[in-house]
Amino acid sequence: MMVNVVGLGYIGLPTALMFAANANKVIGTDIDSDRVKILNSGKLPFEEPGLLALWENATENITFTDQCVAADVYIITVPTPYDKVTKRVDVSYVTKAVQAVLAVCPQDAILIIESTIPPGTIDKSVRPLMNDTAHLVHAPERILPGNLVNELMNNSRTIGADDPAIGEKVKLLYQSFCKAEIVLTDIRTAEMTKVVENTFRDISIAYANELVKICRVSGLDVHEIIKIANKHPRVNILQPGPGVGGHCIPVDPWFLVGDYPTIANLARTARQVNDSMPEYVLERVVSIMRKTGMTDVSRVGFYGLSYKENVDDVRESPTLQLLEHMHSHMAASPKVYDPHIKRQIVPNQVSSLEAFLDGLDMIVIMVAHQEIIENILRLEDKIVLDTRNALGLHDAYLL
Ligand code: SAJ
Repeated sequence: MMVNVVGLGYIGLPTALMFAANANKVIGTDIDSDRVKILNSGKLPFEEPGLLALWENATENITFTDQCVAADVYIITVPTPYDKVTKRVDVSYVTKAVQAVLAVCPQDAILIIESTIPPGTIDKSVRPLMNDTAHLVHAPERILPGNLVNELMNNSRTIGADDPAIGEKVKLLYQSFCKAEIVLTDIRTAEMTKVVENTFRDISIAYANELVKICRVSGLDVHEIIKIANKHPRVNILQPGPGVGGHCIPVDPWFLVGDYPTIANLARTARQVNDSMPEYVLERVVSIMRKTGMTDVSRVGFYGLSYKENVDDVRESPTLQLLEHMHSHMAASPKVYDPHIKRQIVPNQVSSLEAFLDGLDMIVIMVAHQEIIENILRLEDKIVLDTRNALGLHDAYLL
């Protein structure tokens, strides 16, 4: 069985390596020839724990190219970028990849779309492109950045297919590495399920974020309350934080809101609550500055630019949202640092912890990367706002 994985990003590359490490012949395709060059020189284009080790077991079975090639199975893992203003997703990478596959695929090839797409996209934008050569399947990914390799092997999967016999074939293929249950369904159900899962998480986080605000007003410790409430056998509140980032959770709920504007009220409100958090962090900064007698905002620095701990992905990151707000409302560009973001993406971004801590009185922990947890003693003489409640410092301010 020859598998052609199209789109070698956060999902496609681990998926391609996982298939190859489990005795499948794989060709990884990316239209970005620079990325293909990086891969062909044996380097990873992004950080992810366990990925290099996985690659070591895959080298014999995988090659990389910038073209789609003849194969039995195609897995499309291209991005579906999102426009913040229109709240719409650009599915053109998916449709272009489908066209590129259809131009080279043999009769009865299986074309699996893993990219996250708004429900209804397959009927609206993909089916019209199909001819009688390939069988269409939608198998949305579920893996968590930072734990991609483990979750590929251990997460249950959903496979939506028009033809159950094709669904069974695809299930067998994924079973070459996936140890968890694989559920077969139809394509529209698979599309909706993916969005429902991410919206559920967004709503749960929004509840924690709403509670943090309620507890601030009422003078109660939200973390203690969540800890106690979660002892109830049917309660599982997530953790409050500076906002919700990443490519999926802050995006997918808008598909429901966009398609069902008068019904999807919970999804819309959760988005608004989570989107309000970067500004809420700033309100906390201002109030802590007042309390501690600080007057110079340039002595406040923000630690962490990625959307969550120990990853190098900055898409929809709460820190970027906060910096945008500070820039447009206060004309301020505070000092920022993230050990995982090597390229300069915002003004006043420094490249070492030393340079970051130097000259600052207040440190706002936006992301609790392992680096800062290991260097906690270096925060001793600073005022710390730990927006994640992750450092366990007894005198840190919390949200
Ligand atoms: N966050 C909180 N509080 C929490 C948990 C998360 O504020 O208690 C924040 C994170 O810091 C981050 C954001 O939410 O900014 C999202 O992070 P995440 O770790 O919850 O999820 P992602 O975006 O990395 O991955 C999600 C996962 N979806 C679900 O858990 C339902 C993953 O399984 C999906 O594969 C992925 O979206 C995707 O690509 O759809």
